[in-house]
Amino acid sequence: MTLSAQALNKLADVVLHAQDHAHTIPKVTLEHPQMSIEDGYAVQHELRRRRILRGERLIGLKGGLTSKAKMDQMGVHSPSFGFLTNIMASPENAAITFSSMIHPRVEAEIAFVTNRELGGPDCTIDEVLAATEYVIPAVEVIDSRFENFKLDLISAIADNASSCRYVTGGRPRGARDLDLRTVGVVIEKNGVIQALGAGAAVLNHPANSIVMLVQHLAKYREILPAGSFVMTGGITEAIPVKAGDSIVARFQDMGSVSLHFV
Ligand code: OOG
Ligand code: MG
Repeated sequence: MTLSAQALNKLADVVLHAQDHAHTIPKVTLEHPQMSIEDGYAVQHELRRRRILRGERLIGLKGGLTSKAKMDQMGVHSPSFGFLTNIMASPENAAITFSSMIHPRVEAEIAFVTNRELGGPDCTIDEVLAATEYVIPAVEVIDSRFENFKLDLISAIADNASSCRYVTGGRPRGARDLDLRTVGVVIEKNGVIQALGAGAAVLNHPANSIVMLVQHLAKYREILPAGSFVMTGGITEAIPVKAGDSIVARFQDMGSVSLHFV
């Protein structure tokens, strides 16, 4: 850790204000160029603590920057992790208020819901699959609080990996009843295809995102509790949206997720 307690608190103030009021801020590493990844997570953990203290419920966690398309789009080449609360959830077919966001983008992701605790540095894909109640299609709406959506890994971590909203839909399926590597995904905006891909784009298998998440948690002596909702990361690059846009993400053999921006 390089940040003093005072600097950490100040950063949490600034980032939380930007998240709550949808305004941009400079990258946190501009003011604190010495910040480490650990410092980034310290800010994120403080945000999580404050949001829970004010009444939000933790629903789960997410892996981000887990596909080459996402990494190339952001110019950041290692995964990041973030937390998800109840106020970020919107129902299938939701109308999302564009003015509550800065410059949102949507991502098609395979989400997992677990039924057993996962922990430790040696977690495997098989353990993740055995601990999965079901997998379900999801669309994440990300919204970096940094100017022009330009970020670095540490700043993005301090901004809770750009988390903003998420929508699940389609059909829950058993994790072993599908080949999650070859599940195809098509993202449409206003009826026009924007991007396509398959599950293997995420670390060769979306469950690997959860393996990495559990390893990350182990560093903080945390576990992934049973009943967690986990988004494994955008399969394709994220698609920018504006007011009036309709999004449909179609997942092979899993159904589709729709949302629109008003
Ligand atoms: C970081 C969050 C990435 C994903 O699915 O890759 C993310 C960002 O690109 O702003 O949620
Ligand atoms: Mg995402």
